[in-house]
Amino acid sequence: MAAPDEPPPDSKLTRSKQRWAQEGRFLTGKTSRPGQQRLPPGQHLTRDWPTLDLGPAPTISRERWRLDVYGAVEQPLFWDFQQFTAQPQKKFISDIHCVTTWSRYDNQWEGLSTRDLLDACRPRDEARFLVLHSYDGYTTNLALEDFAADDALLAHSWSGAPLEAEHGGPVRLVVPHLYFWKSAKWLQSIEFLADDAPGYWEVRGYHNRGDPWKEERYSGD
Ligand SMILES: Nc1nc2c(c(=O)[nH]1)N[C@H]1C(S)=C(S)[C@@H](COP(=O)(O)O)O[C@H]1N2
Ligand SMILES: [Mo]
Repeated sequence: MAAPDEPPPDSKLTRSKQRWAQEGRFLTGKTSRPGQQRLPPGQHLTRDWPTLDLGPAPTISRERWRLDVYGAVEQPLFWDFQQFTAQPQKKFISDIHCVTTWSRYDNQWEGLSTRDLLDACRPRDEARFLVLHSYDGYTTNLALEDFAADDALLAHSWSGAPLEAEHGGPVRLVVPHLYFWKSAKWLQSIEFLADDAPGYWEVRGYHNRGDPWKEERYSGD
């Protein structure tokens, strides 16, 4: 397993994605709003579910998996899988929008809503941002209000079955209103911060927020 936050070496895909950010690939220059149009600008629908990550997919069993919640919170948490699933369970259906232009409708997720997690850890007043840390060394950052979206969750199941390892099982984040790189797979820890701290893609040319309807693909857009 990688050391904390030590990403794997560049692959062909991660090099291409850094080049696309420099070139502004896939940008249409259009903007839209979720209510106007279900499919964001520059996206196309796919029926299958592509796998995208840095390369080496860590295999973490439910027995070995732990979730660490720390930083600017009143109640730090350290849960094993049993403690995690003993929390309130929610089911949400949402669409996926990947910055490489594929979208997938109507994904059924089950897990702990981020609202219920926030009730459990109680962010301090100064908490404004989070960093998600994953078992493959990946990181991504979110503003607290984006994390707290009413359809965001820490998912352990998809379509009624345990989330497969290639899609981030045992547990991944799902934040439907932002591009899918914000939805960390193989979630290991959640760090609450007063100041923003850009993650893996955010320091490699990708947008800090990533709203698909505003086509916030790359930094500098
Ligand atoms: N831990 C981790 N999470 C990650 C990534 C990653 O490389 N590592 N890639 C992100 C990107 S760029 C995308 S598009 C989605 C892909 O999720 P999927 O493979 O389930 O489709 O995971 C996101 N979460
Ligand atoms: Mo992605």
